[in-house]
Amino acid sequence: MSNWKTLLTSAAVATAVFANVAHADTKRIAVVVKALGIGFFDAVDKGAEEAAKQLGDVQIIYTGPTKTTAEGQIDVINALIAQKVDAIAISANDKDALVPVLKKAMDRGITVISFDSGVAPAGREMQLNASSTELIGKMLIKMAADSMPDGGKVAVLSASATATNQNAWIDAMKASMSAYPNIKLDEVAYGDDMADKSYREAQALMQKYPNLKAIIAPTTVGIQAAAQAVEDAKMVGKINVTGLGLPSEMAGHVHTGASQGFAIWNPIDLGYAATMIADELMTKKAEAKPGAVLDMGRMGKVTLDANGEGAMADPFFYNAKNVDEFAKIF
Ligand code: RAM
Repeated sequence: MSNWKTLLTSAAVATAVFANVAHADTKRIAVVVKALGIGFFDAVDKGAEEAAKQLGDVQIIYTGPTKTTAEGQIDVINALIAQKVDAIAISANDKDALVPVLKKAMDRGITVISFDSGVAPAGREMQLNASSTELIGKMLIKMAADSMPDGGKVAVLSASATATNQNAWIDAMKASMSAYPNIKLDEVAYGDDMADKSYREAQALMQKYPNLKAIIAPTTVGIQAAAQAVEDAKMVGKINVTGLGLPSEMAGHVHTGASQGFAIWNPIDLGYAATMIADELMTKKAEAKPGAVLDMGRMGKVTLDANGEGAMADPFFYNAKNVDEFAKIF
């Protein structure tokens, strides 16, 4: 009897010790998003979890502020520094405002990368862009132009005014607009990646520019809100809503005709790739310097440019023909 007890006790101790060891070896990667409650980032989280599972010894802390502000992200990062996480992968609400707090994180030995919406080089080790900025800029204006052969007015409904990624795509779009001399960009409005504000901004654009032919929203929140506003205003067929959206959120709006098509890369892949890179840098298997070739697991490799930036993949175009198929995935 006593033998059984001893056996059981030592087995329990062994399990406890083993669990502790396993826990001590587990590294924590915080995925900090622009704001919680955005479908695009929920898909990013799925990919991060997939990478963590593949790596085995990684735990993902998915977090972000409730609004798309730099202040909110600074609070979140300070909390993560206090928790002594091993790495931070952030999609930034402001490329400069986050630099001091992210420098503090790096000074404490935390690996910091940005993905999706970048941080200035001083505040991160590398930036993973979803795709080529020039290519996205060209696609944005082309998708609008294809629906308005006679030209006319377009407006942009963006995310927050300080979002690194949207600002870069809008600049790239403007740079390629000389190819469409009969299209005029009237205004860039900001919905802050909040559904209600984006909806109101889309309504305001329609009121201000009665002849608007297209609303280009390079944000998954903005495009969905704009499509809803166009439907509610009974402007389907007059205004085409295009930009960057999630098939799962846009399928219904494609079927009403509010959107003739839109683009996006796979956000699950983006979260997966960012986590793989964060792990590689955190475990010192690679160093993020210009020219470095980083491993993104099943997503292949990325080479960093002089700015420490690299792009994951090309965006895809979705319309009535393929949107339902992809709506099941993201
Ligand atoms: C929103 C966010 C995100 C952007 C996508 C296209 O979800 O602004 O940063 O990459 O849209």
